[in-house]
Amino acid sequence: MLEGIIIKGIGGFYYVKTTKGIIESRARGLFREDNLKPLVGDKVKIRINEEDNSGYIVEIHERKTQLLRPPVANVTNAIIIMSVKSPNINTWLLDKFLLMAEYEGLQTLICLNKCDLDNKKAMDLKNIYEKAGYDVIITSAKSHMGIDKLKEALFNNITVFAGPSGVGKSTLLNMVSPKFKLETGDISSKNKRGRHTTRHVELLEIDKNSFVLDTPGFSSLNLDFIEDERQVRHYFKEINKYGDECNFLSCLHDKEPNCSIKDYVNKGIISQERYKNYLLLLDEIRNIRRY
Ligand SMILES: Nc1nc2c(ncn2[C@@H]2O[C@H](COP(=O)(O)OP(=O)(O)O)[C@@H](O)[C@H]2O)c(=O)[nH]1
Ligand SMILES: [Mg+2]
Ligand SMILES: [Zn+2]
Repeated sequence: MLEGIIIKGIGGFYYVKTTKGIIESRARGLFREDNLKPLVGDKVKIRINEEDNSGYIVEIHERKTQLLRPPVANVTNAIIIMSVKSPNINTWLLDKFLLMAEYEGLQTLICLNKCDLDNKKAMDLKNIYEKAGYDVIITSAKSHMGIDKLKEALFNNITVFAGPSGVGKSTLLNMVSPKFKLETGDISSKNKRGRHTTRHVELLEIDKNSFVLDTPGFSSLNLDFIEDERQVRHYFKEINKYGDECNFLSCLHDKEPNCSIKDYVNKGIISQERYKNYLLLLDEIRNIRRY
């Protein structure tokens, strides 16, 4: 028996990274009474077939977390990459990513890349999001800024690297580990080469205990996993923090009177833009629920 971690799954085969290398493995359809299927990120026990050195998954260890999109187990860390410019920062998408990471209970880091193109913008955004309670780093793949901090954040974690296309995700990962050799480039040249095929989910190994998942760029994010608009306020760090000072425990910080959140927005303690996105998210979830 060997212990390992599934780093890739294609067509019924699971590629399990072990101390004896990567073992191509099969698995029975479902595991245990809870109908589990093996997922990338799963820590597993495999039995080796000595004849052809193939593996057979006999046990899936209990998962720390399980993401739906992308379907990966044991992710502990989310790094959300946005470029300050080219493409311009999209705080609406950023706030949705942050909400999703809070919902999944992940440790989260915001990475503001391409600061070489607009350092002031990067600093302003860093202030806003740090004030809200998030960790923020500023990077530039071009001037090699912040790369050490990025490496530190990846250490001892399974990390999802999320963000829209073109912000520099693959470029940054190649700097973290040149052996990755991920394809980079501007969006138009990618399209010319016809990169529309869906990629499979694969964990990239940084070291024995550190893996990263370079997700394909998201330009939108579906929030249908949120069941109720009342959940949203708990997934905005600063709104969750100050929300219990409101007159009503049930306060959605929308149109209610004596709302502490609105006071904090007026005093500039909570950012106007974050609050605006919060209200828009409430609307979006109300609309989803209507259908
Ligand atoms: N000026 C500048 N350009 C960058 C930086 N990081 C990446 N790029 C460029 O942005 C483009 C998109 O990068 P890529 O890594 O493919 O983005 P991805 O789609 O998020 O993986 C490439 O042309 C990179 O050379 C940076 O920090 N500064
Ligand atoms: Mg990329
Ligand atoms: Zn309120």
